Amino acid sequence: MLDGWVTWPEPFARRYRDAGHWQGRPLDRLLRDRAERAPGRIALVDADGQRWSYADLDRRADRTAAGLRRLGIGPGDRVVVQLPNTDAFVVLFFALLRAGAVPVLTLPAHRESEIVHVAETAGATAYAIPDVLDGFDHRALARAVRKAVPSLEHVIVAGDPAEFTAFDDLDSDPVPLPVSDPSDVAVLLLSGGTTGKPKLIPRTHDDYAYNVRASAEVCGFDESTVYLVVLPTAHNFALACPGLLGTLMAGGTVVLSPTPSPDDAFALIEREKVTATAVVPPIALLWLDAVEWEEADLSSLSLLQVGGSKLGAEPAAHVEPALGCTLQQVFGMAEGLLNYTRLDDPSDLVIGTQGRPLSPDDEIRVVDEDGHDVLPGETGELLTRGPYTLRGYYRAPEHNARTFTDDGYYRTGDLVRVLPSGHLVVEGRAKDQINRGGDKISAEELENHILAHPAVHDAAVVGMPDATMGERTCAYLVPRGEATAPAQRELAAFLADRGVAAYKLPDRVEVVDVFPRTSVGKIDKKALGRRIAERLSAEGGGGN
Ligand code: OOB
Repeated sequence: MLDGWVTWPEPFARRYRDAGHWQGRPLDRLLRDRAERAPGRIALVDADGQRWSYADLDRRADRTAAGLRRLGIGPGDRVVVQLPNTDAFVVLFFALLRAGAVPVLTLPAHRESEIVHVAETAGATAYAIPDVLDGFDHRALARAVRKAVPSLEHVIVAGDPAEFTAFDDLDSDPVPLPVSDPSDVAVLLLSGGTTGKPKLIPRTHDDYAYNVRASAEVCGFDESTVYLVVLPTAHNFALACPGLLGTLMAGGTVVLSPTPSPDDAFALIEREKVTATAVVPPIALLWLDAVEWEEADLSSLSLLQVGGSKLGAEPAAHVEPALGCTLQQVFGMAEGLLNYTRLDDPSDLVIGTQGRPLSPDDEIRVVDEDGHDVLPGETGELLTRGPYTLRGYYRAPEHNARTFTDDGYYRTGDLVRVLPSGHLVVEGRAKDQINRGGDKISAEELENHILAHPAVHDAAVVGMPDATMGERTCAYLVPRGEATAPAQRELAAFLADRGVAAYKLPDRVEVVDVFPRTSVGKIDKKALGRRIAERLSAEGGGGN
């Protein structure tokens, strides 16, 4: 068993097993099952039109697992995976599971600051990357990460490996592979983060397989499903809700789009007769515009899932008429809990809510600031526990003590209200995080980076309303002494230089002499948020 994570208390584990949620099978079996039943069916198609059957994919996963074992990667080893939407991701994901190793999933956009932290926290022994992606050389990043993280023994490169190990060279004759304990951790996902650094989320074989299976059922996935991966494969939404894994479990076909742009995605929808996909709201807005002028035939598309941040009722109402498909709102989190509007929900619920919990065993509470349950229908913070929601972050005991109640509820930091139907409406956020079109930015993490700038005395990062992204990032700065605080471009360059991912760079900088304070002396971020929102509307921009 992996150490450093928190399991469910036995009575809960028993309940989830008795209910049939946890089926005691390793996660990678979902691929083997289908390869045995329908080996010749197409499992995976990439952007270039290359196709792999279930048997091909299953065989490649076994052969790559053998190569991993040959490198010495095996049971319990953590491997940081940072691959784009390519077949290498899919093969390596299953190969790692089969070798008994634990994939630690990061986004292609992450840079040195995030990867070093994740690799260190995970105690990773290997790191898998593309060679060059969007002009960025990941091998140079890997060199820096290796210097900082001594536990990293191997760098695996999809493409030209330079001095590292080529992904293609892992391909080896099959060897006997270990059998994973289904109650053990299968994969570590990254949290959006509300405190200093991103946290790692342990997901077990049992819980993640349930997450995938129940999601596939709710979304009606079957052999005829053709699912387009538009968001990064490493994101829980595209991977498992039901996503890539749910499609394979159902025996359908996964199509990989390199980007979410209408140019790429619409062409693939037409070419492969895609039936379902998942996007964040800014992409949904882009697609709603693009259908006006793009000629592609999207008539195969029957389900568009939208989640990651709140979709406004206005664009929500446009999805069905403009794209000719069913809209499903998804309010989920890598930590576990998933809420879906159901395919047969009345349109007011589909348009006006963020769905209801996936599982009959999802327990939710809505509480006020003192932790007391609010009256039905009132807004409060959402707490949850259940058969696929974590009981603690990996190697984070102090953070866990604050983030979970004594009886195991996860404090989501989301403000919601619950309708009589059980559907949730997301009303805002109690956590110190910016949700930039689905990309999560921890204010504290960013502030700590900004405070390293020599001309900055103090920093406070807040969200500012934005019509497309929902929110963008505004950094309020107090200059140090007589120094001139950096302007937005200078600050962004400084942060990028520190290895901060591009999506976290502040969109705007505001310089002030002092911060407004709350009665207990904390920086009053609500006041700063109001201030920038007012300024934006006075300028005639933003979301108003
Ligand atoms: C998804 O997962 P994460 O881990 O990137 O972010 C989770 C957070 C939630 O706590 C909430 O603050 C926000 O993202 N969120 C939404 C939302 N979906 C997520 N806020 C409002 N409306 C929504 N529909 O973002 C994620 C994971 C699985 C499926 C879908 C999204």
